[in-house]
Amino acid sequence: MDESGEVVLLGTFGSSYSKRVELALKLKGIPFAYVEEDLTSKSDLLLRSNPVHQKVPVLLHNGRPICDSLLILEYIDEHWCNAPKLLPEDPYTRSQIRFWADFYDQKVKLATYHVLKTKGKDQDKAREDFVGLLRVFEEGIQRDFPTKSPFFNGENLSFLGMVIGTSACSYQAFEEATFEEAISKITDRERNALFFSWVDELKAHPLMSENLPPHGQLVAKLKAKFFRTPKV
Ligand SMILES: N[C@@H](CCC(=O)N[C@@H](CS)C(=O)NCC(=O)O)C(=O)O
Repeated sequence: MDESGEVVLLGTFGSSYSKRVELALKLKGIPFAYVEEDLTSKSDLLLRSNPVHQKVPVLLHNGRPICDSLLILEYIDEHWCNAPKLLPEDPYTRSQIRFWADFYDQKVKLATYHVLKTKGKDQDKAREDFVGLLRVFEEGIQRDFPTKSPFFNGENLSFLGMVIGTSACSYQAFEEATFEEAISKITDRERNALFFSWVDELKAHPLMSENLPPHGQLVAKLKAKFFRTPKV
């Protein structure tokens, strides 16, 4: 057994939550086994390991489960603390990073699904809400991190970079999978130009670009999951 102990990641293809954890383990050079979960038929191991939410990702460290991607990232950073850091040392800056990661998961991600699930005028409103939330995110990041990008720690991806990038770098696949015409129906790159400039930087980072799910396979998986052709 490696000095890291036995590390197993229960994840599923196309999940940005699983992908964040995979990136953190790879950044830190922690050897791990990846177990692909079929969420339509969850394994006993997943149900036993995450009995409350029954979701991936779960990290098993020497057989002990850690659930929820943001908590797993913190665990990884605390346990393997001398490798490249995901979170900054300063407690106030750490809390700001956690705040914006949570905002992205609780507000922005949910708003994306709202666009996918609505039609007509409701969908126009959902899209406006999505643009507005990204504006709040843009303004907050500029205000709280005026001098240093919170998405990178030097050359490396940071906690927030992993959280945002693993999701936002795949918006195009969501759009292709869920709308008849492969033109943007969720995102508005012009009105959220700053956010998408950050996404472009994240996409260009080798750890991100080498580990994002292949576009065509992701589109196929999302089509199978969400298939619908809204008439706007
Ligand atoms: N807050 C959780 C969300 C994880 C999550 O939603 N996972 C999805 C896959 S992307 C899942 O396992 N869904 C299964 C289900 O809802 O039954 C985290 O950050 O880990």
